[in-house]
Amino acid sequence: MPAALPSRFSPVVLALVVAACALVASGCRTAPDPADRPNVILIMADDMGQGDPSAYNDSSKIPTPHIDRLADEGIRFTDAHTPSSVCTPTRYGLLTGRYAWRTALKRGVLWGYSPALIDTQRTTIASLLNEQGYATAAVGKWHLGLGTEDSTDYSRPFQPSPVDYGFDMFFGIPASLDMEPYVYVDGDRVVQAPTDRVGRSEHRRQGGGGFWRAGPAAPGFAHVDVMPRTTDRAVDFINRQAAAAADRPFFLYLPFSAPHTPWLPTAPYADTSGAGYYGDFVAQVDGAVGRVLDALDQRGVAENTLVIFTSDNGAHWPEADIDAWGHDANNGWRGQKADIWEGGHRVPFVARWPGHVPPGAVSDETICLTDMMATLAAIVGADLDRDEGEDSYNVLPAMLQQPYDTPIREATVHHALDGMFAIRQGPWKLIEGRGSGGFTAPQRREVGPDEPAGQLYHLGRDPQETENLYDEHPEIVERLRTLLAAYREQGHSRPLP
Ligand SMILES: [Ca+2]
Repeated sequence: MPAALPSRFSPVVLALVVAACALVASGCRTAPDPADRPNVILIMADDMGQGDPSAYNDSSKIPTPHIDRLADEGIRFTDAHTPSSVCTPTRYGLLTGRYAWRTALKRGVLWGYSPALIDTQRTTIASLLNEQGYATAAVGKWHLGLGTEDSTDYSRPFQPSPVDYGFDMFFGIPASLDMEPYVYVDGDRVVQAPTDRVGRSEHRRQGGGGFWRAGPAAPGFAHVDVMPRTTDRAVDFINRQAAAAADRPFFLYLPFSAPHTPWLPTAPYADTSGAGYYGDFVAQVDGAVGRVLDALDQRGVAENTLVIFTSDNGAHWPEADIDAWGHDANNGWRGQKADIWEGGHRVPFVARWPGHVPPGAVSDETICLTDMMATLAAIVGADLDRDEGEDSYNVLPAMLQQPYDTPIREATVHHALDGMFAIRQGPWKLIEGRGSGGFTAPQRREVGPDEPAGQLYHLGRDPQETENLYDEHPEIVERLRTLLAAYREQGHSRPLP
C-alpha cells in the first residue's frame, strides 16, 4: 500500500484519522488509488539555482510567474538536494534512484562522445512507469551517454539509446549544449549526422555570444533553437497523449538544456530580468514551463497530472556575479554549481497535484532527487526490489502533507565535481575534505598537520557553512564517517526489504 501511515499510529488512532478524513474530506489528503494514476511531468532545469524563482527568493531579479504558480498551487520544498552538484551523476541518480558514484563515474561528467552510463538491465523511473502501463517520453538534454563504444559513433543507431531505458520516445540533444557534437537525437539515432563543424563561442561573461566548444555539428544546427524546439516536442507529446489515450496515463521527463551555457535568451525574454543574459535565460525556462502548464490546461488534464519542477544542480553563479547583479541565484547558500557546499546541490523543488498536494504548502523535509523512484513507485502502487532504487526513499507523505515519521531519509550523501563527498544527517553535515570540491576556489585545500582534515557544519545554526566544527565534535565526525562508509560498502542507503 503506497504511503502507509507510520507504524507508530495505533489502530484506534488510525480509525480516528479515517473518520476525520471522511468528515473533512477537502481538508485531509488521502493516498491515491493506484487505479487513479496521475500523469507525471518531471521538469528539470539545467543549472538553475534555488534563488532564481521568486517563489524561493523575494529579492530575485528574474520574473518566474509559472514556476511561482506551481509553488502557489502545490508544495515547495526548502531542503531538496540533487545527488551530485553536476549534470550527469544527478541525471543517473534521478532516473535510477541510485547514487552515480556507485558506478564507474567517480568524478566529473560525461561528454558528447561518451558511452552509456546506465546498465540497460537496471530499472529506471521510466521503465517502472512503462511497465505500469504509462506512455513515456524523454525530451531535452540526455547527458547519460550513447552506445557502448569508447567514442560514440554518430553515423548509425545507438545501442543503447534513451529508448532502451523505458522511454517510448526521446527527442533532444546528447549532452550539454556547450559540448560537441551539436545534433538532435530522435529515438535511437541522430536526425542529421554531424557532418559540419562550428567554431568556439566565448562565454557571455567574457563578452562572447554564449559559450560552446568547437566541434562537429549537424548542418544548420543553431544552439539558440534548442529550447523552443524541445519545448515544442514536449507540448506535442502532451497534446497527443491527452487526445489519443484518455485512459492511459503518461510520463514526461523534460530535462531542459537551460539555463546552462550557452546563455541564449530570445524574444520575448531578452532584457526582461535584472540579471543579464543568465537571468533572461532563466525567464525563458520559466516561459517554457508556462507552455507546458498551458497545454495541460487547454487539454483539460491538469487536474490529473503531477507536475514536478526542479534543477539538476545549483547555479553557476560566483560571488562576483552576486555582487555585479545584486541577484543571489543560489539563495544565500554557500558556493555554486559543482561545489560540495549547499549552493552546489540545494535546488528548487516544487510539486503540484490538484486534489492531492495541498496548495501553497511548504516542506522543510530533506529530500533528494534519487527519491523520485520510490515516490513514483508508491504513487502507482509498485514495490521496489532490492536491486532497484538503492538510494531512494518514498517522500510522498511529505509531498501530500500526510502524517509521517520525520525524517524520511536516514541521511543524505552529497557529491561534488571532483569526487569530494559529504553526508548530511539532521542539522549536521560532514564534508570529507577541505575546499569546495567544485568551481569555487580552492577546490582542494592543502591540510596542515594540526588542521582539521574535513569540514563539519551545523546547518541549523550556521546555514552558510562558515564555522568548521570538525575538531570540536569528533564523536559526530566519527558517527557520520561510519555511516558514509556503511553506505559505500553495503551498496545501498535505503533500508532493503
Ligand atoms: Ca547541470
